[in-house]
This record gives sequence, structure tokens and C-alpha cells, in this order.
Amino acid sequence: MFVWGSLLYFRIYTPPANAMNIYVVGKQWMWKVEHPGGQHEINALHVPTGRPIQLTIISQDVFHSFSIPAFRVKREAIPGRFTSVWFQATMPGTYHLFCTQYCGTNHSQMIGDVVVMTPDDYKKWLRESTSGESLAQDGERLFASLSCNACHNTRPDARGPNLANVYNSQLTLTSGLAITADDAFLREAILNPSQHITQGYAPIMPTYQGQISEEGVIALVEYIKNLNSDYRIQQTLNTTDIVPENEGKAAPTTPAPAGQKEVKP
Ligand code: HEC
Ligand SMILES: [Cu+2]
Repeated sequence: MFVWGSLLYFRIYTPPANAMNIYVVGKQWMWKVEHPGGQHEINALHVPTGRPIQLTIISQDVFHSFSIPAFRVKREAIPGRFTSVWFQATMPGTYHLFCTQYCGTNHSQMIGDVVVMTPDDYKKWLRESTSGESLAQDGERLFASLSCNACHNTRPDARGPNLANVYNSQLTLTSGLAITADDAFLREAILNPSQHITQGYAPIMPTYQGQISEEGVIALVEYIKNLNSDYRIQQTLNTTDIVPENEGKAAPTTPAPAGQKEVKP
């Protein structure tokens, strides 16, 4: 049971490299969804079939839990910390989306629809729902307006590290700890810089705790991730030129979790 369980555990916690990143913010009492292309939705999540989807989830107030029972997907939405879950939808249709953690008076209204579309329909939906500015562009503007670029730039005398390619890289902290700069780390690095100083740098970065909304942090994180060319290429592929379904299946991904074939009656 242990070996069987651990294999599944690692599969659930390791999203495939070609996963599409979508951000989810829970708040009393709704789910806000942010797509990298700048599309926003409330109590709805549109995804294509045949493509691993990685959700990065956070709450901006109390504990919630993001659940798509038909996909066997359920992850806590925790204030102050990114959590993540991935899945791959196999059949177009509309599925229930629930908050499964009692979160106050209108908890029972914290519901929505997951709309699974064919890649072509999804591409069409992305085009029609775009707000004109991608999440990364939004983040780039914030990066300048908060003067992050005063320290993080490409000048040789820059006081902060160059953030290009920092995403998913291994960093060594002054404590000697090695850490992977994933989404959760980037968020922490912006809001609690003094907690993990990167080796070779002075602890001069101010904290931005309380000054940036959760959506703002997500935009900044997406911008920093986009400075990494691998991520940027994958993201462009995901949002503009989705590979046909059978090609997506041939990609070296782990099989979709069982139970994804249920359709809402
Ligand atoms: C006063 C200069 C300064 C400003 C302003 C500043 N930073 Fe930093 N930042 C640093 C320094 C120095 C480090 C490395 C030491 C550390 O980890 O705190 C760092 C580290 C980071 C890291 C971790 C990556 C790494 O290689 O260590 C991220 C991510 C980051 N900053 C993002 C931001 C963002 C986003 C902003 C604006 C909201 C910002 N910084 C504003 C100086 C600054
Ligand atoms: Cu809730």
C-alpha cells in the first residue's frame, strides 16, 4: 500500500514540464481564475482537452478548498501560500467546481463550472476572452512601477540578482540551504525577502507584504517566470498554438488520473 500510494503521491505532486499554468485565487465567496494570456474568469475555468493543466492556487482571506470531483482534484487554497495541483481533462463537457472547506456564510455559493473544450474551441475562447494584455505584461508594468528594476536589472553594478532564468533554477541561500525557485519560492522572495537571502547578496530587498494584491503578486510571478526562455516558449505554445489532441497524448506525460471520464448528467 505504501509503495503504491507513494508512486501516486509523487505523480500528483510533479506536474509534467509541458503543463499549462493557470492561477486560481479563492476569496469569500468566489473563485477567480487568471490565465497567462490575461483572460480572467469568476467561478468558471475553461481548459482544453489533452493537455496537462497546472493550477497554482491561493486564498486571499480564509482557508478554502478547490475541488473538481469528476477529475478527483482537490487542493487547499491557503492564505499566504501557493499550492499546486495538476490534471489532464480527456472529454469535453461541463463539470462541477466546488469549495469543499466550510468558509463562512455563503460557502455553499462558492461553486462554478469547469468547461472542458476541444483544443480548437479553446483557442477560439482564448481569442474572444482576451483583455488585450497578458498576465506577464501586467507584471512587467508592476515590476517597473514598484521600482523592482532599480535593483533587478542587467547592469553590471546592479544591487539585486538578474532574474532572467531564475525560475526553476537551484539557488543557494546564506543559510547553506539549496532551494528550487518555483512559484511558491518566487512569491515568498517578494513578500518575505529577509527569510531567505540568496548567497552573495546583501539583505537589502524591502518587503512588499501588504502592498501588492494577490493578483499583483501572481502577475509579478508570471512576469519573472516569463524571463525564463523555456517557460516562455512552453507558455506561447500552450496559449497560441495548442498541439492537436493526439500529439499532446504522445508527449512524455504521465497518464491522466483515473476517473476523468465522468460527465455531468
Ligand atoms: C533595494 C533593492 C531591491 C529591490 C527594490 C527589489 N529587490 Fe528583489 N532582491 C534584491 C536582492 C539584493 C536580492 C537577493 C538577496 C535576497 O534573496 O533577498 C533579491 C532577491 C529577489 C528574488 C529572489 C531571486 C534570487 O535570485 O535571489 C526575487 C524573485 C525578487 N528579488 C523579486 C523582486 C521584486 C518582484 C521586486 C519588486 C516588487 C524586488 N525584488 C525589489 C534587491 C531588491
Ligand atoms: Cu470557500
